[in-house]
Amino acid sequence: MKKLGILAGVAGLALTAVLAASSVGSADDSKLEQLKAQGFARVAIANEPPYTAVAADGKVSGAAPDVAREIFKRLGVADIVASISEYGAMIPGLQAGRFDVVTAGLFMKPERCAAVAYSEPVLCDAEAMLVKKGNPKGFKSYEDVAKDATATIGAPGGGTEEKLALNAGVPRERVIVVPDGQSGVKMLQDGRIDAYSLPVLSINDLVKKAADPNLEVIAPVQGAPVYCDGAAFKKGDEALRDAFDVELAKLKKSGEFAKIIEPYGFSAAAAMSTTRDKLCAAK
Ligand code: 6CS
Repeated sequence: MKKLGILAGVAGLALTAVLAASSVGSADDSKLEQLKAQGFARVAIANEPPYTAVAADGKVSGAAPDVAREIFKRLGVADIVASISEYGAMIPGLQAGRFDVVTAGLFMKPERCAAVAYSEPVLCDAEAMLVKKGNPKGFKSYEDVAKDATATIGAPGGGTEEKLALNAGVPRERVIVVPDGQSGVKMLQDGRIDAYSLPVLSINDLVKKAADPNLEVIAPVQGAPVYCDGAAFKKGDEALRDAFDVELAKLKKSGEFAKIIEPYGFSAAAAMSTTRDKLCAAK
């Protein structure tokens, strides 16, 4: 009973501390204190290897969650709990409080930088297109897809490639929303789309797993920028974002950042060669 009594006392203290932090603690540290008390951070992912992946047993991996898990551990938040989301639903979900942070390879672009509080850069990549062997329609750019009145291109809903295709002049009805990588490959193999666009490392991962000699990768897509993501926090949680950035900078400096992301194919140097400010200003 004594042990239980002590435990109840400790629990009571912990609850008091959490209530105190969340009610009278400075706005600065209450979110981090809340996550520490919660024992985990709720992260949004897309399940798009090597950025993010969920195994059959539910284990979450991928470069973005691995970096986030390590940083939150150093901040005193024991683990992360992931929810799969479409890219276009990540920012609304974050703003609605369904996630504490997006760690999914959500590329920094001015319109997103206006809606969330990004960390410093984590994962950088160019864009690619998956096409039939021989590239029968001769695609090199999103503009090429636009110019071919019969061509369709698949891309994630609310994702960067969808936006790039639309901005290049591909009509809405020829930009097909694809829910996940496997569906994109199948739709291409079945001739339901003429190209499927994702970042280079995601397309390469799909091609390796598909093991289909009738597929070809066009990379990089001409005219498309190299993008970098960051962990995306809710506006108002800048103090948590800043604490994340302090630990991210330490990981980058110590070489541990490279040890986490480079086995997945990402370049630490690429992320360390740019900044949030530059990426958020990029046109
Ligand atoms: O940030 C985005 O919108 C893109 N990021 C990744 C990692 N995959 C596709 C998505 O469109």
